[in-house]
Amino acid sequence: MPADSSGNFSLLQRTCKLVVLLCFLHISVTVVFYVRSLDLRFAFVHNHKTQRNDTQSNRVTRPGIASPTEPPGPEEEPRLPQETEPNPVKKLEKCPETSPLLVGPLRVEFNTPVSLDQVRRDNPNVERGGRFRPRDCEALQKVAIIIPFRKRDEHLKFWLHYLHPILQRQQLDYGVYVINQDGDVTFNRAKLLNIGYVEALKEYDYDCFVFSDVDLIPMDDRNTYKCFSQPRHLSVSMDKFGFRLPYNQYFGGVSSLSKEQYLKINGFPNNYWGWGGEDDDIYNRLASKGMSISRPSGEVGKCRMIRHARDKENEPNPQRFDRIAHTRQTMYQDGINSLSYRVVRVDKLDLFTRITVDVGKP
Ligand SMILES: [Mn+2]
Repeated sequence: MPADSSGNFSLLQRTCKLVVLLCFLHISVTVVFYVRSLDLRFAFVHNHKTQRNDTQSNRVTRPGIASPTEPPGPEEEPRLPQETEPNPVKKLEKCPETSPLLVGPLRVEFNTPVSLDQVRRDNPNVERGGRFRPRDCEALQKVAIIIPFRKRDEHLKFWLHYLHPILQRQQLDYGVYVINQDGDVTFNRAKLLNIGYVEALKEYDYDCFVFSDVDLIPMDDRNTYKCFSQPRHLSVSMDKFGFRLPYNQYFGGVSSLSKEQYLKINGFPNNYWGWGGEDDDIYNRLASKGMSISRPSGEVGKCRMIRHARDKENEPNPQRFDRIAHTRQTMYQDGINSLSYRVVRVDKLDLFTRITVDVGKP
């Protein structure tokens, strides 16, 4: 049967051709992808290196290709397009919504004293005045951190020691403003917060404000010190209150408001002298404007307060209950639109900006 066998032969031949063709196709595709992946890797390594050290030669960025014994001939210097046309304005990409640098729960204790020198050494990337912005991405928010203050230097050291590393890991473009009430008349926390808002904006185009007591330290860096679509209460489970929210409307300790949210409520009250009530007044302002409070989970929102005796000239304010009852009537006359104070001095220190102010008296 010659016809049959020649038919078998030509079928075999065709099959072989097909197999060879397929092999060839497979190899070509493999080669193409391999070359492209190499290209990508070069570009990546190249970008990475040039960001750190612009003077480094291109050869160094190609490990495994150029052997160290080879003379640096000019003909073997393949230049990538980015390098032939250097971009004068380095446009950074936006930082991710969740920072990849976060570590979660933190150990916080106040038994070992900290020194400012050590904190400085630990945070070499924090600039004068307590300013920082991430180097390799554009921060999503510009955050001014406002700390009302008087004679709490020991607490401030702990705050700086714990917070600077956390805020840097949170990839924020931030500045720390310690608003120091001058003199010895009764303390006025909310007025100091208003002053912090105004003074910080004189320095930089902040879009978010975090108002923090000096003695509160977060125990989890996932509790990001930034602003949200609603005003944020950040110190939601304090050790002082058995890691629970003392009451639903509680807005004291650490909170954050965007510029818009802050302006919508005419800022904070200026006439709460002494301890208590101003945080409830702020809550009333927010509620009257139809805003709600955003909070992290109880787990992420854990924080510690440094134990201390009550300050002098900060006795509980006996008028506070009466004032809180009338927030809706008083908030438009008393706030950022009626704020008056005098700056005594501004100190640009290594880890924070200290603004000493005369707030007047009750
Ligand atoms: Mn306290």
